[in-house]
Amino acid sequence: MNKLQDWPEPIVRVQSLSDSGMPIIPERYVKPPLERPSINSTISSDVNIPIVDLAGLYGDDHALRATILDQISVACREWGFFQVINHGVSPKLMDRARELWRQFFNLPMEVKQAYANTPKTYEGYGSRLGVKKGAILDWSDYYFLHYLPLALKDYKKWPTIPSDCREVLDEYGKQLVELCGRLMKVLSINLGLGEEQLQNALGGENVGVCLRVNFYPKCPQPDLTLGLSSHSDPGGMTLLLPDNHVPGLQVRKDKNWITVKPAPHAFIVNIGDQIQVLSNATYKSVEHRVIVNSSKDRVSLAFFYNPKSDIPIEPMKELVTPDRPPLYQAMTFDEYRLFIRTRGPSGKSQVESLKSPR
Ligand SMILES: O=C(O)CCC(=O)C(=O)O
Repeated sequence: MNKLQDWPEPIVRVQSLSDSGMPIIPERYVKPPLERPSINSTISSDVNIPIVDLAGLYGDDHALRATILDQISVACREWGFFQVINHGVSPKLMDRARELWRQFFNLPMEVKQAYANTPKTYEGYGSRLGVKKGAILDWSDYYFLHYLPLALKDYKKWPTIPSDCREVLDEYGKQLVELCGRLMKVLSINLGLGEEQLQNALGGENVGVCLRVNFYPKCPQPDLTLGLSSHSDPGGMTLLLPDNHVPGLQVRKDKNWITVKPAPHAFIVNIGDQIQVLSNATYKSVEHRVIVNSSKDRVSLAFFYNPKSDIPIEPMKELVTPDRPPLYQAMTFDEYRLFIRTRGPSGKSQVESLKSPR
């Protein structure tokens, strides 16, 4: 039996709970004490993830280019996260993309319900990740859609309101795929590989690309819950367009949670589990989570750049040496993502489970 046929319980929209004005959140959203946001959270610290200015990446200044490559290399090894500015994507397009999703989530519930998703493909309007009956849920709704492969791109599953939705989302996808391609080259060179090698290991032109737009409604008891539980991204690499007014993303650094302070018109880049595997753990996919607050809704756009879904992903042979044997067993992304689609976000437990037996 396919266990991803349907949700195990009736779906409740978190936005409806928030709009109802209830002073206490339902038990289902209350996290165990050790997972609550106050634990090891460094909200007001000055520490931030690295910010890399890509402006000089294609100029004639070789020293500047080397510096940028080096900054990205350090960020991938030490943080698994960094922000990029002057990345080539139109700031106006970024603003419009975020704004149109705000408009979508503010539409009447019956309009949004027409796009309600199921766990079979997750495409459309959703309110939970994972199908475990009785699971503690996150304080967020979302919208999920596919860009690539083209065989999965289905405009019928994209919203039609606001009216410029399709046009803006198509252009957004095009510009972000180009940026991901440029970053893949940088990562590949930094790993000591040929410029195209990492992209080829992900399936060349046949990568998978999808978007999850997260909507975190305001929450009457933000200290008890999370907008998104701790997880590492299962795919290759993620470009996150965060809310421009409301912070919320926290990245794990050692034992602490650092609250990311987004730079204007930056994308937050993070390494996913598949690049951790391909790089034989030279690069780490790092756990992150989202906190909510009692006064403002928050929107973020997570753009996932993933491997072709049916090819085995394993440590690249150039990155395996007698001193550093392959750390992970091969698995296709189709098999891999079933885990998060079934169990929901759960730290780094899945990539850990791929570790080769010793
Ligand atoms: O909303 C955010 O800032 C992060 C979202 C995220 O981690 C995800 O969608 O996987």
